[in-house]
Amino acid sequence: QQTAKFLDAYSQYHPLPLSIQQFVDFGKGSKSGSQDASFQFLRKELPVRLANIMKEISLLPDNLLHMPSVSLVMNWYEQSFRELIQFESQTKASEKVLNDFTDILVHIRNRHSNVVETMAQGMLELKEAYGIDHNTENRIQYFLDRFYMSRISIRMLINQHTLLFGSQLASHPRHIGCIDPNCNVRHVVEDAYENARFLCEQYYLIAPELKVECLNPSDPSTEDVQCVYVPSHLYHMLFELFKNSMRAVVEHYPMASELPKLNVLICKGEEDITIKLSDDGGGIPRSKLDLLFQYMYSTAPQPSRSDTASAPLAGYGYGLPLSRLYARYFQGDLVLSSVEGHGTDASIYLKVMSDEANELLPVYNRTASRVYATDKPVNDWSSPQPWAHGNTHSTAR
Ligand code: W6P
Repeated sequence: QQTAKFLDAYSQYHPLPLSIQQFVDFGKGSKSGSQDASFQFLRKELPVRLANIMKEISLLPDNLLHMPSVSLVMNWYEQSFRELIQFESQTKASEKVLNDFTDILVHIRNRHSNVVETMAQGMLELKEAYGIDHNTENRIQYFLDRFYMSRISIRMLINQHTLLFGSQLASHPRHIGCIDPNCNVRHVVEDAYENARFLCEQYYLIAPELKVECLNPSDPSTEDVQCVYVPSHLYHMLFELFKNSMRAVVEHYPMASELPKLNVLICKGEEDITIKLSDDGGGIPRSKLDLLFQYMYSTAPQPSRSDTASAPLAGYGYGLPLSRLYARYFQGDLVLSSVEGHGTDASIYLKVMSDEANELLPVYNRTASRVYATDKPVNDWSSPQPWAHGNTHSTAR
């Protein structure tokens, strides 16, 4: 088939990671001629990123590939890939071509808006049809991290192009696409807190207060911490962490009329901006920490589907693993550290330097395919009765 040939060809190329600085520089010069430059870049880069991850989807175990939701997602990718490679021959872009391209990007973004839920559904289908052993679970974890990261990156490219050159009105005059060159971290923290508090009070009739401390040791003139970042990504991570912390605190102090505060420390160092959220929610055992980031754990039979609607803070959906991907996408991280019996610290790390904040992208290559091809990943650490303990210990990748 024709598409398969193009897929093979485009999957040979490595994606080109961009830094936040490059996104900003590009967007700042977004006057004459740059729409064409962006078009020229994307008409190759988008099919490359799609092809790289589609090759990886096709390596999934057969029984997973045949789950209705998974093949639905695969069809969306194939359709979008076909639409994009139609622009392959358009080296000289007329205004009409540029407009068509932007329209198609918007169309593609809409087509893929439910990919996360649909993939999750596919995992449930697999679980119900065959059950899932630890090996499959590890491979699925490896795949979904790469798959969702690829999706984050593709949407970032599409959003930048459509915001800079499309007809939608600019979200904010000072923003460059979806990037805020002066993103005030405290404001995003307070915004995420307020919205999580609303949900928390709605469900529990009470919510912990917030105390924020901001430090900017290398610039004594201000305690404000600003960065060049995608505020919606930061909001997404913080909102998720706040929901988890609030739930932990409220449930750790049932019947309390006063709750211990949540504390947020924001600090800008030389290399990292750290945002640490501390709760006194009783913590969690170290052996359970990894589980919070596992897709298949969150896919575990939910208390009941209808419960989730009435319990907006019930949490542990895909929220934490996806939040960590957002952090890692621009070379940051999201780390939990718990004192069992007391509380939990959740830290978000962001790069201070926007030229160091490079996209972290999955690359389709032999290493990736080996993970899918191996039936039994080698485990080179002693592990008595590996069948006896839960899915805490992931095998070597
Ligand atoms: C908890 C569990 C958790 C997950 C993520 C963030 C904060 C917290 N606190 O007890």
